[in-house]
Amino acid sequence: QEYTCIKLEVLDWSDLAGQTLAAIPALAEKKVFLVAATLRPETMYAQTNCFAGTKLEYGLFQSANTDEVYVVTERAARNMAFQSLSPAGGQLSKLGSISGQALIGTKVNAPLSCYTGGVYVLPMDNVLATKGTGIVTSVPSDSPDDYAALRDLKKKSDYYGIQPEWVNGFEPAPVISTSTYGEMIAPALCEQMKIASQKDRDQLAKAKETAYKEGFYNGVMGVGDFKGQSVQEAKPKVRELLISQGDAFAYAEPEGVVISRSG
Ligand code: ZZB
Repeated sequence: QEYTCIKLEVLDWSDLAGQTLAAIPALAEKKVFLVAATLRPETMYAQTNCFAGTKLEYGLFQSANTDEVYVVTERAARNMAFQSLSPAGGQLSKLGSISGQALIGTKVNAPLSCYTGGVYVLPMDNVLATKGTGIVTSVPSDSPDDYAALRDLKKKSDYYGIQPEWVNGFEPAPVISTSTYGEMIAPALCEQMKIASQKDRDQLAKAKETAYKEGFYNGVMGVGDFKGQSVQEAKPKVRELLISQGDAFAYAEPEGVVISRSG
């Protein structure tokens, strides 16, 4: 799989993360990014938040650009090292580690997002340790999984242990429109398929399939630098734009191949 990795710069650590990371003085001089792997760079204009897995463990890894540190799973860091994304020689340079739970509530900058003041790291049940970086950027207008999870968090912020201000005001934002589903394909599919929560895994898998196909073959950009162009046309252009701005990089992942035995 050829992903685009989006660099979400940390603006404010959560209290817990701040306490944990105070023990690593080297971080003070670095820019730290949560790095999210996506197949949909063209949707980045509508990012509302970012997801981490509360049961996952993340590392802070020095990137090839030594001013920068990436927060990803160790498995992803190893894959990155094979792709010359870490310092010389394919070695990992790990500055520390942090739990997904501690990351919740951290404020990050989401490149291109209409939420320009930053978005929050929130918990999601279904973040897989075995895919991408373990960090997922959330686009509830176009991703049924993201819509269902964000809606759960808004309904039950207490239960999920998050502060209401981390989700209030962060509504799905229009980015792509299709003639069949309008400009909010994920909410439309979740309603049509009666998806009640992020726990409806089977229905969500079907909704995701439909959203991918509809978006790719029939989608038109409604906002941003390539407004009016088809998604097929705009997708590689948005990707290049993000990469040229230093907000993203290419990241490939061999499908079904176990690279790391330790992770
Ligand atoms: C933003 C985005 C916007 C995504 C969208 C999808 C959609 P796939 O399809 O299964 O190969 N993702 C990335 N890493 C993880 C992970 N570790 N655990 C769970 N989900 C993850 O997976 C690729 C997509 O799954 C990625 O693209 C990411 O969400 C998420 F509008 O990034 B995407 C219809 C989907 N729309």
